[in-house]
Amino acid sequence: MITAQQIEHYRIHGYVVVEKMVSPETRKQMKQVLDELVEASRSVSSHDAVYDLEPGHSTSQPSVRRIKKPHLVDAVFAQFARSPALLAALSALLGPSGVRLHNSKLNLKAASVGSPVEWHQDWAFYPHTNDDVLAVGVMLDDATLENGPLLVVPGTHTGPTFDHHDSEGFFCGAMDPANCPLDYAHAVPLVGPAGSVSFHHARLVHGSAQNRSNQSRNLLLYEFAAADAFPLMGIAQWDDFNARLLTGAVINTPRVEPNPVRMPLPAALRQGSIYENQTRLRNRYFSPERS
Ligand SMILES: O=C(O)CCC(=O)C(=O)O
Repeated sequence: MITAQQIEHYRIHGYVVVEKMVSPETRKQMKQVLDELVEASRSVSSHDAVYDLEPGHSTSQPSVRRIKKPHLVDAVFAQFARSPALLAALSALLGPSGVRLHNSKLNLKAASVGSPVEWHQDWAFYPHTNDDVLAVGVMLDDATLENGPLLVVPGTHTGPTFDHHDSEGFFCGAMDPANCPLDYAHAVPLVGPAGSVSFHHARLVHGSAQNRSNQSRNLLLYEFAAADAFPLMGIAQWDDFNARLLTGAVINTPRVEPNPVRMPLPAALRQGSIYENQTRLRNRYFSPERS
């Protein structure tokens, strides 16, 4: 269970790690499903609705960067989003209106291969009418200093929304560190034993380096919003929007608060995933030398 102290830590710093939130059985099941998905990717040759592939992926050496929307791919991922301990923590962090699942993704970082993710704020991708919005990271493996853990810049959730546009003015889902001066060198690594869960606020600046270790780092990410936080990019399907409500009642009266917003427009030239969006960033922080 999340403690009052952990909730306070999240409010002040914008993140918190809670150990032992996933049972060994559930984690084992998730890892088994993941192994099967990677095996099945041998027959996939380009990014599709489920797979985002690492450069170098092939039939003989399958290499997957992300499983898209895992909650729609296998029940084990949908079920964990509804687990009582997780919902209790989310209710404490997001407030009384209820909890809506915005999206999910499973970012793989295979040993020696796993791609870096440049600094960004999730809020730049999906601003809402209020900022009771966060991401949950389920550590399917031990997250260590060596295997490319999530790195966060504490306190940035209370600051501005940084520019995430490329040199031509198109959204690219990444911050140019030269234009967004922050203390990146003292970013906090979200490490923990497998089965731990991290929570980070949607405006918290974060990224991660390439996995150069011999241990995989697979991270299952869910994005959740308070039920009264509505996405500013719009609601494609009202029924689907409400089907993702895990607690709370259906409402059409969003809570609107004055938060710093930059719309992810004009849309990214490279579509498909954050990795594709970010290829447009010229000044990369997580260069191979730094990783
Ligand atoms: O997988 C990671 O290390 C970072 C992922 C992330 O921040 C994202 O996908 O938005």
